[in-house]
Amino acid sequence: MWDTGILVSIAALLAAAEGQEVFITTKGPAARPQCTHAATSPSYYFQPFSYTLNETVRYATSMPSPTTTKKYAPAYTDALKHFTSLSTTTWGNWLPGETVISATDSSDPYGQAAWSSMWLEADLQNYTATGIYSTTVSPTPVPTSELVLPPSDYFGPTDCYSFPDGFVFGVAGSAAQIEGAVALEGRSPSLLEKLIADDRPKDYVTNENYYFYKQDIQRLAAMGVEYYSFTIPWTRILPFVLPGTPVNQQAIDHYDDLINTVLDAGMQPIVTMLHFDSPLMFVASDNITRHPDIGYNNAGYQNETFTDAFVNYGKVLLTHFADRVPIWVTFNEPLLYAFNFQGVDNVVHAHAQVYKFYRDELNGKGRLGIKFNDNFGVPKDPHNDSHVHAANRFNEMQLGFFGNPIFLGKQYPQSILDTLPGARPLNHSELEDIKGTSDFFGIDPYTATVVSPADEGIDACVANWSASNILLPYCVKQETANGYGWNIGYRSESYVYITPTYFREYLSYLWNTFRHPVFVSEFGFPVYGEADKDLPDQLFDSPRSVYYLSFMSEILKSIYEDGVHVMGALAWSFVDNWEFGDYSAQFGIQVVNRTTQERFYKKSFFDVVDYVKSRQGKKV
Ligand SMILES: *[C@@H]1O[C@H](CO)[C@@H](O)[C@H](O)[C@H]1NC(C)=O
Ligand SMILES: *[C@@H]1O[C@H](CO)[C@@H](O)[C@H](O)[C@H]1NC(C)=O
Ligand SMILES: *[C@@H]1O[C@H](CO)[C@@H](O)[C@H](O)[C@H]1NC(C)=O
Ligand SMILES: *[C@@H]1O[C@H](CO)[C@@H](O)[C@H](O)[C@H]1NC(C)=O
Ligand SMILES: *[C@@H]1O[C@H](CO)[C@@H](O)[C@H](O)[C@H]1NC(C)=O
Ligand SMILES: *[C@@H]1O[C@H](CO)[C@@H](O)[C@H](O)[C@H]1NC(C)=O
Ligand SMILES: *[C@@H]1O[C@H](CO)[C@@H](O)[C@H](O)[C@H]1NC(C)=O
Ligand SMILES: CC(=O)N[C@H]1CO[C@H](CO)[C@@H](O)[C@@H]1O
Repeated sequence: MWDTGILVSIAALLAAAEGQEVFITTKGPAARPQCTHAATSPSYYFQPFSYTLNETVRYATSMPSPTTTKKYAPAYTDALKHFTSLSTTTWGNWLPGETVISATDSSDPYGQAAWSSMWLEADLQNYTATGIYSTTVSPTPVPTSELVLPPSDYFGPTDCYSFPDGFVFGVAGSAAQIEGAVALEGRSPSLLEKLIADDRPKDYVTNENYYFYKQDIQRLAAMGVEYYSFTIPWTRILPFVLPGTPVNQQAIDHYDDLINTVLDAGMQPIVTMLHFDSPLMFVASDNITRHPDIGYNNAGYQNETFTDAFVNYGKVLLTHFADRVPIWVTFNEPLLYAFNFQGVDNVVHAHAQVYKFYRDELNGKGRLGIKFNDNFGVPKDPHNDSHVHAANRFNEMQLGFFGNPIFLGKQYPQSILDTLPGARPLNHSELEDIKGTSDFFGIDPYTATVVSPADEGIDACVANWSASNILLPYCVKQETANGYGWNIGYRSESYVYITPTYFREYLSYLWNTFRHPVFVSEFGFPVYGEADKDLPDQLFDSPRSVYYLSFMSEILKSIYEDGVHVMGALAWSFVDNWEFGDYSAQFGIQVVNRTTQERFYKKSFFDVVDYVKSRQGKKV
């Protein structure tokens, strides 16, 4: 029968065979599942009525207490054989209203006076030191009444796969977005205290996680989360940032306790070394500019002192904590802060050196890698070569820039060398040195974006190197509608659209291009208008559940049907947080009331954990 037949264009099939994005053109209604027992005509009848459709009540299963602690590297005293210059000290707090430096040790370049002067110069506006806590809060058990699973959504994934042994599932957060206490216990200024306009909320207090971390960790363990991914601020560990400067003992003690708290709760820590909070010292604070599209082009990564300083900082962290941390990330989304050639070149070299220290000198047995941003560029018209070229260029410039040398030992992409001012190729010994210095390809694949060439063409756009040319450096147009004018997915409060349709293809692109296990190191969805809702309505966050379950289901298909090695996935964020001057883009799977600092589990948190637990094979 041809009347229900599907018209599939030959070109679409050929493109599909080549692994390209296609629209398959069909007519008629959607196919439906085979329904073998469906009656063809109804029969109506009466029966006695009773209320029987009560729901099954289930509770989240908390993490069991740990039985063994695995060691991934030498403990601190042994690790010190590989790295010696670690003098420690402590500094105090910089408090609101301070306008003069009272310390008298001005002859000490790393003394209290020198530390205070960094804050005096940073000149914080509307500064509040703390919210309701100023010491570490003791945790209390999560009442079982908070652990009842919510009603399921009517529609959900229908896949039949289980996660492979060792699949890493967890939740993530970052220091600057949750900690607060920015100028306390020795932390020095980061870029984030200055980047945000003074009429927007600052990072000074946020979720008070610096004092509330034990309770936050307890709440994750109560939900049965195995991995907690957090970040450590460079300017807490090394207030004076550069090699040879003293280590902040209070910061070491803090993160030591945080890591032990995670382990004691039966969970595993994942640590990121630099997550946007780069030291203010690297950039004159009156010279911070934002590119409207691609981020901050003078965030300090290009500074001549950056590479050595980051490597020193990475060694300090690994020396202290690598014994207990199974997974490390050097840089979070470095492109957002370094879209200039020198910045990325420095990141690539710094990352490689930290990896070599971990693997070759410390003999680390865990995994160390790097994570990137790139909203997957898909061609607007997949049958048009110039659109395919534009999408390839868009993805390659963001990912191949790092990925070619680090994962493949290959040169920077030609598109980078031809486009970015000052770009120069790596030489042979650099390529040898950088090759193979990451155990996984970390990607934060929040969404997809529809790409086509700049109207004047890519070459003409590249030649038009002026500040007003906002399409630089990619010189492609990005749109949120597909070639037929529909949004590519359900829209969020910010740039994220629910795009599971493109996600599996993205995983395939990453695995087959860079040939290393793919780690979905962040993914999440800020529900539109969520912050304006009443609390019970914020907690019942079905669109976020759709996002998480559809992406997780596509990961399983990618693993079993496409042969893609996906190492794990981390939900962003474990709690609503400070989104760089904004609290309304809520990415969290918990609500936080910043007056009381109470946390509340959202439905999606239960749903995604339940999805994973119901699909776990045998444990390693
Ligand atoms: C409803 O609750 C009763 C009492 O707990 C139980 O026996 C029955 O199985 C439940 N029904 C359903 C459909 O879950
Ligand atoms: C680079 O960083 C150093 C601190 O290490 C700072 O003194 C210097 O001014 C920075 N250079 C530029 C060009 O901003
Ligand atoms: C400000 O940043 C721009 C762009 O990175 C740089 O060219 C310029 O030299 C900087 N100016 C100062 C005073 O540091
Ligand atoms: C391909 O895309 C380019 C750029 O958008 C456009 O100028 C050209 O007409 C398209 N070609 C076809 C065959 O659609
Ligand atoms: C390769 O580049 C590095 C860094 O610029 C330089 O130190 C080294 O001498 C170069 N090696 C060769 C063989 O050119
Ligand atoms: C260069 O880019 C600017 C900003 O997009 C645009 O207004 C101008 O027309 C472009 N010039 C050329 C020659 O394409
Ligand atoms: C936070 O909690 C306080 C005290 O229970 C309550 O009055 C306030 O409305 C809550 N804020 C929000 C945003 O829910
Ligand atoms: C959020 C807030 O209170 N912002 C204020 C911070 O201080 C500046 C003046 O320096 C005011 O203009 C802002 O309104």
